[in-house]
Amino acid sequence: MMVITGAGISAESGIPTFRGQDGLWQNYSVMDLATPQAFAANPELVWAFYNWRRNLISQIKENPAHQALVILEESLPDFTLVTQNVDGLHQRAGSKNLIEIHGNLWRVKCSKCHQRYIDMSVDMGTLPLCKCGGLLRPDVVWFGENLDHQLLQRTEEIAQKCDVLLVIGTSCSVYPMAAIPMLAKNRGAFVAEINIEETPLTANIDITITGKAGEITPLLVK
Ligand code: BJW
Ligand code: ZN
Repeated sequence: MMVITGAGISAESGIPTFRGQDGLWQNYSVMDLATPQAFAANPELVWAFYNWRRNLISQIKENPAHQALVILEESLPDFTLVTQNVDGLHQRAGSKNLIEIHGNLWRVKCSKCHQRYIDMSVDMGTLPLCKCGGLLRPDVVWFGENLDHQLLQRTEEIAQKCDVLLVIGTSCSVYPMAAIPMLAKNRGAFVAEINIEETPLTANIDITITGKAGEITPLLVK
């Protein structure tokens, strides 16, 4: 079994989604902040945005949908969870076989020497610097950047061999992840989604369960 999650699974924990009505931060579109160009032009602004999100995430908890996926993993012999979220909530809930395909905002990496560090601070004050003097940035995948090649390859392989794929709380609009569910479908997997709205997937998969992830996922797992 494979599960793919997006921002919708963390919405009920209190984290705004990207393309919803709340997908704005101080009048900036999140889509304009999550780019290497934005960071190059104004690293203070982009760090302020990520510090705000770190602060928010440090104060909230994983919800019944995250918890239900841990129970599902424990009850199946072969289970992989691929999340597009960078909030770390699946890890906090206890998911083990987990691929964080767009990175994790509690890690930073050097924009010069690429060294990675864990950093749990919620406000870095000044711009954080690497030992080499380079500017540290969040270790997440921004628009126009390549996903980790090995993680993407593993994700594609699992999609091609899984029997069941459950897609939870993603608009399925950001590539290459948006293409993964149809990869599974075309290889014969049963593909289901849980979402409060229709997505580009809805017409092309086996079943859509319309509703909130935090309500539907625990029922489904039960
Ligand atoms: C609920 C709910 C509840 C709410 N219960 N459900 C043209 C065609 C094809 C591709 C491209 C193109 N132009 C550019 C591209 C490439 C680009 C792309 O796909 N753009 C599209 C917008 C078209 N992709 C990339 O750049 C990727 N890299 C790449 O392709 O490299 C090669 C390349 C380079 C250059 C050019 C072309 C190719 C990288 C993508 C990285 C995405 N990064 C982000 C930010 C991460 C860091 C951070 O978080 O700060 O990842 S963007 C953002 O979107 C984030 C998310 O993981 C990702 C997906 O969003 P998600 O999770 O689906 O959230 P929403 O808000 O969209 O949807 C929420 C859903 O939940 C909705 O459906 C709600 O209904 C639902 N929901 N509440 C259940 N309670
Ligand atoms: Zn460095």
